[in-house]
Parts: sequence; structure tokens; C-alpha cells
Amino acid sequence: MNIFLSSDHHHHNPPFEILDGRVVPYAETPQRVAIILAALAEAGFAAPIAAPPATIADLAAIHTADYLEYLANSSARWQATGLSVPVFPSAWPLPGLRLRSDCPQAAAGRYTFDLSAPITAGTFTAACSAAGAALAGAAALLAGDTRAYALCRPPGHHAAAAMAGGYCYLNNAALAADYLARSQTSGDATWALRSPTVAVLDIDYHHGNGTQSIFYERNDVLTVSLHADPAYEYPYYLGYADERGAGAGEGYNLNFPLPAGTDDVGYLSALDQALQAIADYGPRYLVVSAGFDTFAGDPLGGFALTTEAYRTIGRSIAQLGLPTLVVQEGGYALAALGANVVALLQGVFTA
Ligand code: SP5
Ligand code: ZN
Repeated sequence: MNIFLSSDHHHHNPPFEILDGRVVPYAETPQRVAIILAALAEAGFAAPIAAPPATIADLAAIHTADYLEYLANSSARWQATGLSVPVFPSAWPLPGLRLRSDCPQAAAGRYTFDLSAPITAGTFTAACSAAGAALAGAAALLAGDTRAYALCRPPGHHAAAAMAGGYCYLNNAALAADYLARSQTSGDATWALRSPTVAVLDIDYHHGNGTQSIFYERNDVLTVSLHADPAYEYPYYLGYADERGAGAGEGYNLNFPLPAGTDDVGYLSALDQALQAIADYGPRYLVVSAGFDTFAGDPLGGFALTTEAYRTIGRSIAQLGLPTLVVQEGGYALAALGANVVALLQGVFTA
């Protein structure tokens, strides 16, 4: 079992975000990775491997060329116009409005869906590093490892093909899942004639709207998400139970919106249903979008999970018996983050 680290993550450290109408310190900090690394070392996990950054060609598997060009160059363009970074949108080309302007402000609205994804000079470098860690984890599974953990920062599950939001710029888990789904497995008669199928299980507190949208019309990647009901929680516009996929992907997206205050018992019972759906699908690989903002003390969350729940979640995931890549997403209760990650990984890796 290897741990892959986005070693360039610290280049991304925005000073603030705008949350529910207030300027607040940015919750998705470099300190999160430092805390997780210290806890993993303390628990006896092997030292992490620094993954090479993803290339534009790697990213183009999921993201559009114009969006990648925007991520790479928007902060320089913003500054060249006399604006100071970070890049934040202040207007959006919503239906009925026209996107004709070449201004960097117009592009910011086109490619960002909220006020939690500012772009600084180092954001793209960090995001490529996170995507590289996820792809290295996927490659480890293809090479025969049964478990891997990608310590990605910034996280990814809110990022769509051409949209940043919710601390996410590149969809690390989606890149890994797509890479696995496109792989050709040699020397295995059962799978030699077709590409393998993949399930993505998203256990972050927030719905993985980016991951859902990327795979919505595909049946080779089953997407399953447990999250706070979007009727009362971010991202509000996606994540409802009646969103089940479209076209060839109909039936291959499953949402489990959960009530405020969901505790270990309620969560684990929904998880059992989610895992049963994955078992019924019978994928070759599993990618877990692992957020820890379901923890009782999380400043952004409203669930009540305990540290022990993450160990149980990990064990239940392991019981699927699938080669599994765990990808780091959210989790902002810093005092418990290390213990929660260790508990999940011990559950996954030692079951
Ligand atoms: C990766 C990830 O976890 N991103 C989360 C981004 C959430 N941003 C907006 C959250 C709005 C929450 N409203 C406050 C709820 C306090 N209980
Ligand atoms: Zn989250």
C-alpha cells in the first residue's frame, strides 16, 4: 500500500473566501496536509511518495482545453489588467446573459461557479500536483497494488469538466477513475476484450457535483455519493436522489441525500445501501472520494460522525474486495483530521 502526495500543494494558499455573504479565512489550508502527514507517520504508515504533476494531456481526458488554458493563465492575465490576485468572479453568464467579453473578469464568471475557488499564482501548479497524486495512485492499482491513498490538495470532487468551485479546480478522483476505466488489462482473459468498469464512492459531506456531472452519461463509471441533502446544504443545485444518470448513463448515478445531524448509525446504514449498489454493479476498481467534513466537529459540516465511524467505513469498503484508491477530499476539523484519516485508512488497508 502506497501513499502518493501532491508535494506542490503549498503553492496554493488563498487568503480568504466569501461564505454566506461574509469574507472568512480560507478553510482549505496547507496545514491540512501537514496534519494528515504527521498523523500517518505517527501511526506507522510508510513515507509518502511525491507524485509527478499531471500533464495537460493527462488533464484533457476529463477537462476541456479552454478551461485548462484558463486555469494556467488567469492569474497572470488578472494581474496584467491591474487587478490583484486572487482571481474571484463577481458576475456570471447565467442563462439570458451573453458571454462575449474578453475581460479576465468575464472568464472568471464563466469558469467558476461560486466564491470558494479563488485562483492565485500557484493554484494551477498545486492542482496539477494533486491530479498527479491521484493518477499515480490509479497507476499503482493497474500495476497490481490492491490499495493506494492519494493525499490530494487542493481537493477535486466539486470541479466539473470546465468549472472550478468549492475549493476544487481539477477533479482528482474523476481523473483517476477515467484513467482506470480506459485502461487495458493485459494477461487477464476475463477482462482482455473490454475496458474495466469503475465505481466512485463519494463520502465527503458535500455532494460531489463535479464527479456526477463528468460521468453522468457514462455507464462504465458508476458514481455513488452520500452527502448532506442539497435542499439545505451546499452545493444546493445538484445531489438529489432523483438524479440517476442520463442516456447510456441512466441508472449509473446514485445519490443518498442525508438529513442534518446524521450520526454514525444513520450514516452507516446508508453506506450499506451504497456498497450493495456497488457490489451489484461489479466494478473492477473502486475510487473513494474521502472527505472528513462529516465529522461531528467540522466547522463546515452538520453531521455527527465519530472517529470510530471512519474505521468502520473503511472496513466496510474493504469488504467489497476491490482494488481501491482512496482520494483525499474535504475535512476541516483540524484537531481530529489526522485521527480520522488514519482510522479510515486503517479500516481500508488492514481489513
Ligand atoms: C471539498 C469540499 O469539502 N468543499 C466544500 C466547499 C463548501 N463551500 C461552501 C459551504 C457553505 C456552507 N454553509 C455553512 C454551513 C455551516 N454549518
Ligand atoms: Zn466537503
